[in-house]
Parts: sequence; structure tokens; C-alpha cells
Amino acid sequence: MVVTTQASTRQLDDAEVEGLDRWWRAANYLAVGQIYLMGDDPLLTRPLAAASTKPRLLGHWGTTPGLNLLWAHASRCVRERDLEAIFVTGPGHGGPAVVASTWLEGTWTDVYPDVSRDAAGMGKLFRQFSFPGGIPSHVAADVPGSIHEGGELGYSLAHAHGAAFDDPGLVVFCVVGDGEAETGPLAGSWQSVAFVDAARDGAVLPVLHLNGWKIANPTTVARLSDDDLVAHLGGRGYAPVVVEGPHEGETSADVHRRLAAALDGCLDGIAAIQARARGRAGDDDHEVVGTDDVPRWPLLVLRTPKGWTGPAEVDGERVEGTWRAHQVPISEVRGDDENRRRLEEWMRSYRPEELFDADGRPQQDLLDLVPRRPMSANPRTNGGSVSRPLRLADFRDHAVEVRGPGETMHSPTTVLGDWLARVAVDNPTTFRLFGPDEVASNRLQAVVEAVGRAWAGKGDPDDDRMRPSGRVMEVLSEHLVQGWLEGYLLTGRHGVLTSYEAFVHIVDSMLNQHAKWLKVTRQLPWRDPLPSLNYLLSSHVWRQDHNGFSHQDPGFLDHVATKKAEISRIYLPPDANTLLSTMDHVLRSEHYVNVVVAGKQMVHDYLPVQEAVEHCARGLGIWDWASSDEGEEPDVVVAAAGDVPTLEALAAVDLLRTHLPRLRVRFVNVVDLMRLQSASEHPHGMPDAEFDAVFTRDRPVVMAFHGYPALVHRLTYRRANNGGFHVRGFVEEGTTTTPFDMVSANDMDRFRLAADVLERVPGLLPRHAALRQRLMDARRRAREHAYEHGEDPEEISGWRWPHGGVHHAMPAGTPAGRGGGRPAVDDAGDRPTP
Ligand SMILES: Cc1ncc(C[n+]2csc(CCOP(=O)(O)OP(=O)(O)O)c2C)c(N)n1
Ligand SMILES: [Mg+2]
Repeated sequence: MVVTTQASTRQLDDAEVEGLDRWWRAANYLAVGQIYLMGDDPLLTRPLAAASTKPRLLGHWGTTPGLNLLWAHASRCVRERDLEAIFVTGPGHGGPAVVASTWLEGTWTDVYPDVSRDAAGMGKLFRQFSFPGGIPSHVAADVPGSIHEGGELGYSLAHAHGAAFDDPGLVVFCVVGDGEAETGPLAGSWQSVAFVDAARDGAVLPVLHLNGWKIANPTTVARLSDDDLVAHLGGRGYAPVVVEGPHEGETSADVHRRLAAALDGCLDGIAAIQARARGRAGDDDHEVVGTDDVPRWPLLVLRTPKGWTGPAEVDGERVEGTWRAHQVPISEVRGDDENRRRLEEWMRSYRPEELFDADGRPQQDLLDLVPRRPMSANPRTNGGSVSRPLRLADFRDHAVEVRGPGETMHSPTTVLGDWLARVAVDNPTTFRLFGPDEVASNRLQAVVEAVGRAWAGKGDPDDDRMRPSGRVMEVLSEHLVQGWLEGYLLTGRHGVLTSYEAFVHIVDSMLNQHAKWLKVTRQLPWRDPLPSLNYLLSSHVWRQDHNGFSHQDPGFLDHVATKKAEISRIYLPPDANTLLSTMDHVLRSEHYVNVVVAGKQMVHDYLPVQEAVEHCARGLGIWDWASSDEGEEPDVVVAAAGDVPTLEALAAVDLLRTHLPRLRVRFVNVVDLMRLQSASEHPHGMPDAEFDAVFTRDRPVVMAFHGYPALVHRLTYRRANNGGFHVRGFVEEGTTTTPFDMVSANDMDRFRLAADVLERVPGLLPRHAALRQRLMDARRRAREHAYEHGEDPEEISGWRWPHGGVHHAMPAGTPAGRGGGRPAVDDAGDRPTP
């Protein structure tokens, strides 16, 4: 069933139309001024001089008049209905539009008092745009009221929904460019409507702006007939209404009237849907429901010319209404008098003298149009200012008991799931878990059991805990869950995105944009810190037992490590208790991108919870129970970061203890990867003196690392012992195979690590060539066993730390704590040559 939203029958009177048109003209004038003028004579009191124009013309005109039109109309609705609303600008390259309206509303001046709402301020407004030391050309973080830069197209609708979740009083106007609508993420975002709970969430009103063109091409969606458009969007669960204009012989007033009636119809429709879902009497005429009683949310399609009101033609070529209007329709205005005359004519066509007084202040009738709650000043758009910390139950209550290292095993994410479920229950409107259909697979099912999955679409008896009020957001689009979460965070709430490690790369680029937002807002004193963007990557590279190579890629860590040090954090907790402690930490943190990699498969429990907390606080530390260097300098440091690397590295240490009992081995575990970097490079960086004490300045370090080895080399670049680091990790050898065969194929298995120690510690290899040979043989045999029997040999799959160990609250004075101990015999052959 395809349904449409009916336009309202209320018609604007002439004064209302005139008011809209005057606002639109003012905003258009201010936008053109930003793109072209230096700002010395912003009101054009004199003929436009060459020196009054910018030497470099940088900005986008084409989308701007459409955005100004929509802002003016949305703002009218906000004022008349006293809405709590925000405006998300998909074509964010239309920065001049949003900056103009924000200045007209007075918010720009509130935030940047030197840019006053008068001629002097207007001059600064013009000059600062796309100017060195000024503001960017897009709807960037500098713009009050913005939660969405729109520089990288495709994420507006996902952000808009993220903002609307759990905010029942909010309306999000979301302009989607017709070019933007071609992107995969945006095309996927229409599905968001199936997850909106009309009772508990706010509403998104998508406005698909068909100006017909993108940079240099038409758009596919604009060439659809209205019938096809309505069928297309109706089929996605919307009730579209199409507004087009100006038709032949029409003025802008005709478009204003139709657009206003359509917008009123949309907002009436939203109100009716919400009233029904919230158990109130509503306006049934405006409510549209599809089959199965699922609401059809209104959607506006607006067809207006690209660059409307700009130059119709330039040098004999059509500009208005074509792709040529995309950037600056008239170029070279400094050196070309004729072009400059055209620009002046264009700017004067808005009749600025009727819109601003002699001092450059907007006329009173324009000021009267500013709503009580302007969209540009909505506090939600400064999410940190409205954010409340989560209520976090004590994770220690969910910790596993650890009697000795490796004695028991747990699935870390399963253990975490119980605690996260508590978090979700205790924060019923400010926390959500997001995932691309992998929450159960990542063993976080407890959260689903506690708070259900969000689902507002058609139901089925086999649905598992799906309900409109569900808190777990699952849709098979990494883009969409990422965008929803970003929108949710940008408006001050909290969340975790759980994904398979390999496929989180799909949102690399979205992460870039969010990290940029965090970086820039950190430098804007009026923007408060946001809750962190938290990734929980499970089903990781080493344990893709039944998926294979396509599912194996730890490179997201490399990607995140390229972001600003004050933003990026990477954690590799080795067991269940360290994962709990890590997640507690990241959910309390602000303004970071936290990446936590943790296994869902059974792993050994190493640390009792108090030890885990201390280890995580240190970020990296010596595990004395696994070390045999106490009281002396080690001959070698064996290090690990990640759960599987920790297992292999400990097994390698076990081999060394067995075969070279006098070798002084220090075992180091790294949870917080950025501890490896120098303190001058990263806020988490360990001071050099401490780092050198742990890793030594000159002893070999054999490290098993969860990701690509080069990352560790990069992070330790400035360390004294950088040259001593020998790192094993994923080297692109993947397939569907056993856990041991997987580490072995990548040269990160216990035998290879033990052999690395023989090869690195000076003098050992010549004396222990036979041992090395046995290690290589054992390694080969283990692989052959796997190839023959389809599983790892029992002595490998069943291996656990055999030396016991006491966890020392304080450094022990005697080696008594080490269960394994050292044999009394003095076997000098185990020691390196001096
Ligand atoms: C993901 C992405 N790809 C390419 C671009 C380059 N780009 C900037 S604007 C634009 C055209 C946008 O067209 P549309 O969404 O229709 O916006 P409008 O016509 O309103 O300017 C493109 C391709 C981009 N910003 N983001
Ligand atoms: Mg377009």
C-alpha cells in the first residue's frame, strides 16, 4: 500500500508569505556575501570594488538557496508550534546557508560575540567564511546548532535518527541532497524508520531535496517521476509528499505556500502518529498507517532549481537550475569588471536595504520571526552540555573468580554481556547497544534478554525479543549503526558498537569524520565534551574458526592509531576480568574513540578482578607469576597484547621454562596499546624511564601482537629499545582452520615465539640449535595433526599455564611466589653469552 501525506488545508496569509520570503532573501544575501565579499562594505553602500571581493572564491552556492528556504520554513513551524527541533544538513557543503540563518537568529553572535548582529559583525561574517584563520566552508563543528558537518556525504539521515532516539519531544528536520541520496549509507538509511518508537523516540522529518544535480551530473533520484518516487519511498515505509516549483509564471510566493502547506501536513502527520502511540487522542485525518498497523512517517520531497535566485546564465550558459550552479556560479570577480558587475546585480536583487537597517541589523519583522527555541541554539546540538554520566553497576560483582592463572576459562564477551545488560537496564533512556546483526554472535545476548531489540516494523511469531522500546539496535548495515550511534552520542547519550573486527573497516571513513569532529570540538571552548565513541570488536582475526580469510583483518587498529593522540585509545584486554574493567573505563570516558578488542571464545582467566583493575590502570605491566627474572635483569622480555597472543606467549614462556630453566624471562602484558608510544606522542604514553625499566634498554623483546606487527614498531619508534623489538602478529595468512594452525600460519605460535627467543638472545642459538630444531618439529607436527584430524592436538588445545602463581599485591621479596620455581642446578648453558 502506497500512501501519501496530505498537505495541510491551512493557507498562509500574505504577510506570512512575505515574512518567509524576506527571511529567505536575507539568508541568501548573507550566503552570497560570505562566498564573495571581504566584508569591508557588507551592505553594498558603494559600488562593489575589486578589493571588496575575495581573492579566492571558495564555497558552494548551488545547494544554498534550497537550504535557506527549508530553514526558513522549518523555523516557521518551530515558532508556530513551539517545537523542540534541530536541523541536520545533508549537503553540508552549503555552510553559508546555515551560517546565515544562525547569524540571523542571533545564535552566532551569542557564541562568537565579536561577530555582532550588525554591519560590523556582518563584515566579519563575510570575511571569516572559507578564509584563512576563519571558518570552514561546511556546516562544521564551528557552527552552532550543527551535529553534522555533511562534508562526507551520506550520513545525515542516520545522524538524524540517532539524535531522535529516546528524545520523544524532538523533531529533526533532515535535508538529504539528491546526490547524497545516491550514496550507499544514505540509501541504507531509509530503513531507520523501521526502528523508530513513536511512543518513546522523537521524529525525523526527512526532506529529500531534488535540485536535480550533484557536482557535474544529474541525480538518479531526481529523474524519477513523482509516481515512481512515491512508490520508492512509500515502499520503504514513508508517506511522501512532493512539492515542486516554481512552475512557469510562478513566483517564489507560490512555492512558499505549497511548501508551507506540505510541511504543516507532515508535522500534523507526525503529531497524529505520536498521539496515537502515546495513548492520546489525535488528529486521525493526518495519521497514516500501512498494513499491520505500522505507521507511515511523513517525508517531504522538494523539487526546486539548483542555485535558485542565482545568475540564470553566465557567458551564454545556463547556470541556475543546472549543475553549473554547484560551486561559485560567477568566477573571477576581482579581475573581471563585467563579472563583478553581475555579482553586484545578483546581490542587490535581494534588496538588502529592505532587510537590514542602516546599521546592518536585521529589520524588526525578521527578528520577530526567530522562534522562542531557535534550532541553532538547541542545547542538544551541544551534546556534552546535556549529557549525564551513565549509572554503572559495579563490574566487580560480575567478575569471574580466578584462583590461579589459567585454571579456569570463560568467554570474555559473555561475562561482559551480563554487566552490559545491567548497564542497559539501569540507563533506560541514555544507553543503547548497536550492532550489525552480531550482538548474539558476539555473545552479548544477555543484553538482548534484558532489554530487547528495537523493532517498530511488522512482527513475526519467531521474532526474538523485538519491540519498539527495545534497546539493542541491530540492522545489517555497519554504516547505519555507526551513524545512529554517532547521532546518539552527538546529542549527549551513550553507547557501544559491537562488530566483527574485520567488517568494522566498512566504517573507517565515518570514524575519520567523527574523530575530526572530536578533534575540532576539543578546541571550541563552547562545545562540551561528548561521551566517547566505543567499539567492542569481537569475533576477531584469530578466532574465525568457521569463517576464514574474509573475516580476518585486524587493521582497524592501524586506522584508529592514525587519529589524533588526544582522541584515539586502543585496548586489548587478555581475559574476562580485564575486559570488564576496560569497558567500565571506556563508558566513563569522554571525547575519545575507544577501540576494545576482545574474544568471544573461551579464554583462560589470568587475573582476579582486583589484579585486573590494577593491570588495566597501569595499561601495561609485568606479570611476575609468569616471569623468572625477579631480582635480576631479564635476558629477554616476552610480551603480548591481545587474548590469543597472550595465550601463545605464555605457552612460549612455558616452553622456555621447561627447556631453559635458567633463562631469565620477563613477561609483559599490554592492555592499553598507546602505553607503548612515547609520552611526548600520546597522553597515555609511558614515560621513557618507566618504559625502559619494563622493556629494558637493550634486551631483546619478543612480542606477540593481536594486529599487524608494524603498528608496534611504529608506536615504539622513539623508545631506546625500539631496535630490540621483534614483533609477531597477523601477516595476512588467513583461512578457515584451527586456532593453532591460524597462529602458526602467521608465525605467532608458541614454538615460533620460543625459537625467536633462542635466535634473539645473544649466544643461545649455537648452544641450543637442537632445541630450536625440536621446536620447529613440534610446530610442524601440530600443523600436520590439524590437517589430518581437523583439530589441534590435545597438548596444544588443552594447554594451560602449568606453573601456578600467586598474584602479588606488592612486589614480592622472594621468588617463593612463583609456583614453577627455578631448579637448583646451575645450568650455565641457559644464560646468554656476555
Ligand atoms: C562521500 C562523498 N563523495 C563525494 C563528495 C564530493 N561532493 C561534494 S558535493 C557533491 C555533490 C552533492 O550533490 P547533492 O547531494 O545533490 O547536493 P547539492 O546538489 O544540494 O549540492 C559531491 C559529489 C563528497 N562530499 N562526499
Ligand atoms: Mg543536488
